[in-house]
Amino acid sequence: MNANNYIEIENQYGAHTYHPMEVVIERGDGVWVYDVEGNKYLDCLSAYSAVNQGHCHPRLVEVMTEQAKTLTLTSRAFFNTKLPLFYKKLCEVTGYEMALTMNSGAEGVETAIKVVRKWGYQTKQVTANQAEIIVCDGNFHGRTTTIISFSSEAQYKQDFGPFPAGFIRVPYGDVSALEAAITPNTVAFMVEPIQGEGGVVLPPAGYLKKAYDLCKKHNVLFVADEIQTGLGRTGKLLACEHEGIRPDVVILGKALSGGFYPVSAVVSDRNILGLFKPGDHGSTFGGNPLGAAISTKALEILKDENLIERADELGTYFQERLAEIPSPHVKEVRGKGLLIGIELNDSANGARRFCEALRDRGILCKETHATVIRFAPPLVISKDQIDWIVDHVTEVLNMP
Ligand code: IF1
Repeated sequence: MNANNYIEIENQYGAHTYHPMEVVIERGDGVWVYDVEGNKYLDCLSAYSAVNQGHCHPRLVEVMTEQAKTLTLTSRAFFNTKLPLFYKKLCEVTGYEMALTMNSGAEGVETAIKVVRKWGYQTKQVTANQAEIIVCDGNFHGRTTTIISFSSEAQYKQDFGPFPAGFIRVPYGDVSALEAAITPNTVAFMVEPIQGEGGVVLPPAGYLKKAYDLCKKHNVLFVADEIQTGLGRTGKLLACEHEGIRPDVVILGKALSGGFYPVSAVVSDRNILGLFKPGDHGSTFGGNPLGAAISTKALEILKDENLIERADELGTYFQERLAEIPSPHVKEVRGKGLLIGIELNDSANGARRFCEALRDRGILCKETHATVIRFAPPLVISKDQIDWIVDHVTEVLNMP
């Protein structure tokens, strides 16, 4: 079968929740993916930062294969030999006392919502069912009906109501708006350190620290959604480290398993995650030995292949080179580490056509919010590969 055959079948049988670029990928290896016709592409999306370690990392293939032949799922009705070691590794790497692992990022966010509410009622003594969580305009935290209830993106909410109460939205980056929104019922402020889907939007320098200090002042938990920004993507293990803050709760996903298996997690200290009692929460696959074995290795790889330091050094280099490109279409180049966005002027007529031109040159990018080209390659990318990308981006950004 050729690409069109695959596309026609998917269009016939699959719900159309995406408008994918017409590339049918068959194989991945490090920064490279290969389509069904054998064309080679450098992947600058990394499955939305889920393959930070690179496609089909051999050490993850090995551990997944071995574990798949041994034990894949027990349910949490019993212990298994891999989850305890994953929890220990995750807590050691992140510096928190406890963890709870789920499957999708959205489930991780939902878990964080439940645990901060429980903390609000049991520790802060908020009136029953009155807990409030503050979030930001332009947020993306997943697609469940609770999570989209506090989205500012009309399409994410359209025809999916009714929605639950308990969420207040404030402008991203606005500390005074955050302070004004805090009430005695506020239990948490949940924020992405950089808004990925929002268009690789960075808050003003110092915003996260000021927001954190406000939370401390008002006994409000600071929750960082690091599902996309975490695990080395921005040049630190967690993006919050750039502002020297240690969130009360951190949500992880995507690259936590190196893109091999859905694994998400909430990490926090005992005074918060210790509030969960048997029966309070759970999921069939959450904590399964296959995902736990993979994720333990995925964390090891981040460290022993120095991927975090690479993202810092090569991300800075990548951004500098992109910012030097002379182009009438470019409004701004922004980002942190290897999470980079090029925002285009309105005169460019949108980012998609530039992503399509880059695809024709063997580079896969994705536009976000119509006017931003996002670059988020696997953290194993080399300096030479970055130079190669910049050469093509220079030509593409000088299209009429
Ligand atoms: C889609 C992008 C969107 C996330 C953050 C939670 C989740 C995500 C910061 C939920 C997931 C994915 C979902 C995917 C496209 C992609 C994405 F920002 F990465 F580009 F949509 F915003 N928090 N992001 O980025 O995790 O349940 O997906 O595992 O839904 O279209 P998930």
